Amino acid sequence: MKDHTVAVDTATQPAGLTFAPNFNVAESFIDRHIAEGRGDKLAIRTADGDVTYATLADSVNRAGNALLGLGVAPGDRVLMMVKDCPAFFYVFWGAIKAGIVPVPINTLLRAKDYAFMIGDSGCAGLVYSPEFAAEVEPALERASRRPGVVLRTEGTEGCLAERMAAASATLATAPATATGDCFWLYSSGTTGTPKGAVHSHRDMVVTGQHYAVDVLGMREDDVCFSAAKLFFAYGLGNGMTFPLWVGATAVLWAGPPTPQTTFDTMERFKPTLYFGVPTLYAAQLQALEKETRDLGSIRYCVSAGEALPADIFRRWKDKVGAEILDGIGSTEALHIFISNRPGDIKPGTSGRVVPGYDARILDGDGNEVAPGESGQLMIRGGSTAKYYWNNPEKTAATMVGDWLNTGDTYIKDEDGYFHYCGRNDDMLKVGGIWCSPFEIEAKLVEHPKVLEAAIVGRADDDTLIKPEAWIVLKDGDDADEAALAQDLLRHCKEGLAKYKYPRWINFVEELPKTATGKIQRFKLRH
Ligand code: 3UK
Repeated sequence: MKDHTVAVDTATQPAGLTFAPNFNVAESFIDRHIAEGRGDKLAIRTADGDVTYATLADSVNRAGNALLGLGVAPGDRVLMMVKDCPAFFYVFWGAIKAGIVPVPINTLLRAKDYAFMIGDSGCAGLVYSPEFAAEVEPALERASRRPGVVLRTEGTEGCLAERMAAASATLATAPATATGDCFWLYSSGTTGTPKGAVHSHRDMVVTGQHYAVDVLGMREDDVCFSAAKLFFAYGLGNGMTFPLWVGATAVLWAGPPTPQTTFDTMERFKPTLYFGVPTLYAAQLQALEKETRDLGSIRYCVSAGEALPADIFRRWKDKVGAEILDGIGSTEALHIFISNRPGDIKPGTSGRVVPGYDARILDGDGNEVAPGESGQLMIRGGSTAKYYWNNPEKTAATMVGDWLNTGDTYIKDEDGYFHYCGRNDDMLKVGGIWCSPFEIEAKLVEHPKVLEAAIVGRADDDTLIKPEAWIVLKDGDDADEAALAQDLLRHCKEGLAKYKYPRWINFVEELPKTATGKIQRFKLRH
């Protein structure tokens, strides 16, 4: 896997990986497969047809030439509002090979968000799937500036597909370095304005080797299906860069990920690795109570984005037979840096540190805490973003020397497993003791009637903070709410430290979430 790189003697390289002085990552992820004889192998499978590695390499060159031909220059940014389809691969890798910086954008956002990103990024180009025209086109009108090149992927005169067909299928690789700017991802977190995290050429190599290969044991004969979309750093790895790192096959589904669509896709394409998020695993389990599906092709499942409750891990294992490996990653780190792994799972935890990364947990004074104590999680590794575009304050607060401040509160136990407690600003102090909203939520979802739960702090009559619960019930449960609330209290008091039970319980239809499925607890505070 590493013989396409040239060893260089420098202390700044990530553990175990070396890069040639001139290193453009498109060669490792695209062109290498042709050189290694994988041209006829399927790189991508979709409901609309398959793409071989040879067609992928050819299309990447055509897309790069199409962008250059329109006047996008090396170093320029190109925003991508592109659905999960082969064109996503072509634009992303074609840009990188040509020295252009692709910026995949969340396709669930609105015109106001896109207008901000068009202005903030100073992009020279924007490529979008026709499905998103209703938000992208008004954004172009509203933005403070208009990119010189605006292209639909398909369906109109002058679209990308048409320009690719007319473009040359050979493209010289632009010179680049392992630590040079390669692509950006906007991180919005659960609050605040989006920040462009700038990633380097080496970052996808580091996540591919240290997480996909070293932790998951991903191999050439794997078939990867990610319910999380490619615009999300999690999906970008699962559904594109990991399979391309090992020469495996990616399955893409362009529509919304529901239990029905994900099951249909799995039955049709038989993935060996499946990547989901906790909310979807919960909804899939609920669907499996009413129907039987053939998910027997799966070797391992992965969960990230938010913590996976132990109860969902157990129920999935009972029902589907596969284990879910929970791991924490972030846009800034590019992918997962603490994870459970095959043969080494502690349900309800994020697992242990991934090879190539270091983690430490700090108290308010910046000192490392003892095992069993909570603090702020900092991580270090070869895939972390160098800086936020145009945002020196946020860069200084988040990228501290080599270390990345994750914004999460964690406890490391005696055995080295990391227990998630919540975002730093979601932690509650109840009776003077730090209390993790996640711990109470995990207890609530163990109850057979509860689908999802969120805990926030609320001041009681004495202005003291106590936990308040917001609960979504499983479908068709029209239980007597007062009786159910009593039962939930009993359930919490039995299983949690005394001060942790919710003092208020609200039943709601759904919880406020970000487009990537994270609960926005701040919206539930009074
Ligand atoms: C939270 C988790 C508990 C945590 C991501 C895998 O989620 C990803 O990136 P984002 O930038 O959010 C990062 C934040 O999400 N989180 C993620 N995973 C877990 N909390 N347990 C988990 N397993 O607050 C983190 O700081 O959207 C996930 C790979 C790549 C990613 N970008």
